[in-house]
Amino acid sequence: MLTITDLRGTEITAEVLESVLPRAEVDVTAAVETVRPLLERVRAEGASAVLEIGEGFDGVRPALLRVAPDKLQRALDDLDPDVRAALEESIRRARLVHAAQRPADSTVELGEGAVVENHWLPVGRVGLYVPGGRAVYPSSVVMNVVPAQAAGVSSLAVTSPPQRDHHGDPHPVVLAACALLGVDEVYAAGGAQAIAMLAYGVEGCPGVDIITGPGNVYVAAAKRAVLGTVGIDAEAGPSEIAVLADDSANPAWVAADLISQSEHDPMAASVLITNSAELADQVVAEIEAQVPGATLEQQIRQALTGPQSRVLIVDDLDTGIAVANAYASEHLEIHTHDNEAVLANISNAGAVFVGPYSPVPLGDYSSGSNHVLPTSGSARFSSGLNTVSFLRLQQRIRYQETGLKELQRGIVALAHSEGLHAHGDAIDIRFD
Ligand code: HSO
Ligand code: ZN
Repeated sequence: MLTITDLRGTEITAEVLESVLPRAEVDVTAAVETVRPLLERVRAEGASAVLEIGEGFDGVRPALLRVAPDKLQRALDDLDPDVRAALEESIRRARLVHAAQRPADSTVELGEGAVVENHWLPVGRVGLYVPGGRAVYPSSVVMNVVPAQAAGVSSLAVTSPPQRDHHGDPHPVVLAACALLGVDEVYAAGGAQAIAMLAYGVEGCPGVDIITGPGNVYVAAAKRAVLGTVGIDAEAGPSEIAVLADDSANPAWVAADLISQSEHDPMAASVLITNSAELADQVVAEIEAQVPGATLEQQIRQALTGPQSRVLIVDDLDTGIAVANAYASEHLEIHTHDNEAVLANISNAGAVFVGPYSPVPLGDYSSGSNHVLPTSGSARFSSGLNTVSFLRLQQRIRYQETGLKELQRGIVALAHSEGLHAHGDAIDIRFD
């Protein structure tokens, strides 16, 4: 079900790559117009509009917009002990990795009486959207909350759609994950109206500074529409895994890894890049053997047969590296004779999984790294969610008389050259 394209002997240009590996597109622009009236309504009417709009979409109206804290604790008490222990270990590891991402403040002395400090500050308040539809992922609650907490964000609100099966509360696993993470401010709201609630604030829920978290096209559209009022994380496209492998790879393992991400979305991309035609055939055969009977078989088949999923046979590993860099996938696995040599040349990938014992699902749940990663080629210019996503750099300028005096002539010359004489005067007045 995964098509092989033999690119041996072909010069691989950007156009060639685009035609053999088209990226799935989701039209968020059109949805922005659809959600705008909802956002305006919440801005004008507040909490009652959040509840009413939600009732229309979700078919259930929670008793209260904010989930009572004892419900979080109850959800945690009811959580399967194995899941609880695994989440605790994932949180522990993620906290260690994200704490290490916190940049150090620095002080730069540029001369006598001339100091600039780089000071990192957390944003004040963060809102995290957790989807409640097809995919309820407590792991994503961890991946969004941990970096915000590591950054030192003191106020954190989680919002997730009310579930009809749970009396209008968000999914209990989401509530339990919040309790484990020490988040006690949780709202039963979903869709564009929840984004409006976070962005503009409503009675009982003050507006936030940054909104993160995945969602459907309307949630993405609402986030795009409120950008500027608040900061947002990158828009997440369908999941992508690329595997760069030579004949040393284990075909069954590579197949399992490609299948794993295809289970997220019918538009998910699973790509094998290899210089071994034999491995290509073996992986395709393994996929044929492993997919039948999978829990999400239909979705997996759709994703693997889609034009965005492919096996590419290339002339050599260097070409494979070039293809991987040009494609810039969300996840890149390396399975080769010399993984370190390959890794040294990988410049574009949201996260790199090195060697046969670092499969993507490890990173999805428990490695300590973050699973919110740049999709759709945006790894060329952006990073996955991390501690710095929730920090701002504040520069502190501390010059004394001597330091300013030394620069007086130069600044005045620059100011005059720009026709901005008042700028120069503000320097001169101190020394007249
Ligand atoms: N692989 C997904 C994240 C995830 N996987 C959540 C399992 N649960 C990001 O592309
Ligand atoms: Zn995943």
